[in-house]
Amino acid sequence: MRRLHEHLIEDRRDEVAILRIEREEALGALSRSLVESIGSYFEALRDDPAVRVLLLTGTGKGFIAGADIGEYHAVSSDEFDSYQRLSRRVFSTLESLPQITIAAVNGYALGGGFEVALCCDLVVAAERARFGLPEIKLGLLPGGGGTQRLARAAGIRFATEAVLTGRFIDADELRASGVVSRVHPAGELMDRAIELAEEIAGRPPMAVAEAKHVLRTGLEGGLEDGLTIEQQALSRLFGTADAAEGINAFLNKREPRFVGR
Ligand code: CO8
Repeated sequence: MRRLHEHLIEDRRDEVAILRIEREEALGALSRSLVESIGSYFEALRDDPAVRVLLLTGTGKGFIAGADIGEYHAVSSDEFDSYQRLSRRVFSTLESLPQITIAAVNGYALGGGFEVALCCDLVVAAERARFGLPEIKLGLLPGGGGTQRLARAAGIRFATEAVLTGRFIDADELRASGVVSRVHPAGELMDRAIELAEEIAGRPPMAVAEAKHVLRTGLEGGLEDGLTIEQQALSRLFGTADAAEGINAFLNKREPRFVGR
């Protein structure tokens, strides 16, 4: 276990890294120094081939209850602009990590907390988790990508209602809208999330990376563009040692041993 900040720890289980925000007394609210530490961690992780899956989680009933409102209520507009630039950079780094990223949402994921989850490849949640973009209630609007990423993940109508009302949304509703993929009792969340992470970490690395690339970039253009990206990725995989191993193991009724080439 490694402490990266007063409120941030990393744990590793083989190829799975677990990044936990430990600020239960403020429901995981993000101070600027915490965002900076999270950002430095993502920058380092980007070049760390030992980690294949990143699990992000919080503590108690707080995943991340958004920006630390106490810290930011009195900042100057220059400081606010600099915070916006910082959070955009950190969120984009998370979104573009080569590893598979899973948000294990244990409790409140509000404002910037929901936006962090929306940057991840997968979101799994505790039954008690509550998501929302409540910035409108502060006279603001989501500035960490919430309007854009929620509209892309759940559709423009769903996002419009969430942004304009700022209401809390429970895990089952977000599963129905496709943002959350699995919902578990709070006491089981981390075990189930780690199982999922380990399952993905056990899949052939190049196929996982190509699948992430296709799923992420394929939707940016039209269907024909996406189909081309998919076929090109499959062609790259077809000649790999891992594809030969996977097919050979299936035909010989044995477990495959993937080498990442
Ligand atoms: N920032 C700082 N402290 C927080 C935050 C937060 N975002 N959220 C909760 N806390 C603190 C509370 O102040 C409280 O502290 P204390 O015990 O010292 O009073 C502690 O966490 C526990 O919270 P509650 O007592 O309120 O717990 P409840 O179970 O009654 O309520 C809620 C939980 C509903 C989650 C409630 O705490 C809440 O509404 N929190 C605010 C959530 C929010 O609005 N988040 C969005 C923030 S805005 C954002 O992320 C975009 C950036 C905007 C920049 C802001 C510039 C002004």
